[in-house]
Amino acid sequence: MANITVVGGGAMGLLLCAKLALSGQPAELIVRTDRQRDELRQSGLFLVVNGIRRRIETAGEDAPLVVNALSDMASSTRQIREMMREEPHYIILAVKQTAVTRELAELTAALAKGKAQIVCIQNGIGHVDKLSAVIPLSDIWLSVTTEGALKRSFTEVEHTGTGTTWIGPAEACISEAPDGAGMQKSWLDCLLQAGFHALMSNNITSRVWHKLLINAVINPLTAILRIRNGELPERPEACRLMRELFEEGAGLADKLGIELAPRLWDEVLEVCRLTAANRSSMLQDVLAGRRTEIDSISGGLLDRARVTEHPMPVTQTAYRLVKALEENNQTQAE
Ligand code: KPL
Repeated sequence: MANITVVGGGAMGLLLCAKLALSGQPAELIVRTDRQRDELRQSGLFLVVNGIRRRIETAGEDAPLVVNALSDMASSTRQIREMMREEPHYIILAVKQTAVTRELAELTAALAKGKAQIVCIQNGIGHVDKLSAVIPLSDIWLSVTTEGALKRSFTEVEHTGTGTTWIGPAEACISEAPDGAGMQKSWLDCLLQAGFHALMSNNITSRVWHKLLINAVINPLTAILRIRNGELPERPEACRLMRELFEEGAGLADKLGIELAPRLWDEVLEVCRLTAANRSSMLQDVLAGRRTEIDSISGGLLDRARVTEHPMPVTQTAYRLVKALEENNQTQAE
């Protein structure tokens, strides 16, 4: 059995922990706040699937899920080191891009102690640069998922739609993908055992960019216009802007030699249709007055565009408008 630590008590982190624990794979969950830790320790974690609510025990020695907070990290690190004598250890970073700071990278490195494999499930790009400053790139893995999850409270998550999860080495983003065998294979096994549809990808860069372009088209526009995903393609001017954002991103990928799915534009429209009633994560962030992931989505594209001198005027404007919305929220909060 593998030692698994999931960092992040958002929808994906809770879903992963619940499904791992229910499939007989104990895990440790590290959440950001002491309040979420206390609530989870008190009531357990609840997973809702098709209206059926199941409880995962978090108290007692045999609990399949141990919950700690970032503030407990020092003692938790010690516990993990004791646990990980021989078994592989996976640290799943299930936090938002905005939470992948230098500090989190250093905490992760302290937990890993050079022995663990780190699996990143963030949207966008840029986090690998921060992590690889303190963790060997060969220990970092990228994961792209289309699973749907909704966090209902600190202690309850709903699995709103099944999808596919791809895993691949972060090194593939920089050089040729090494053979994905060995320890990582068994993280794939953990996911499969937990009931996820998961695959090793020999082209994870394409998968990452695939999701990146979908997010770069849908997220800023829904946040700026304050509309749900399904409304975007239905508005002619918004749909033209979607297409322009898409063309700019696809052109950049082409320039960088990143292969994209041939029908990616149709997929963007399909995502809007399938998630029609949803508010994008960026719109949710703006409405809640939180920092958005714009820097790692449109900002990530613009960084790459600068290096290759690829013009992206519409992406640049969308980026600036979302930054202005963040600024607005900031000013109102002060
Ligand atoms: O991933 C998403 C997000 O909101 O971040 C999409 C695919 C746009 C669904 O809302």
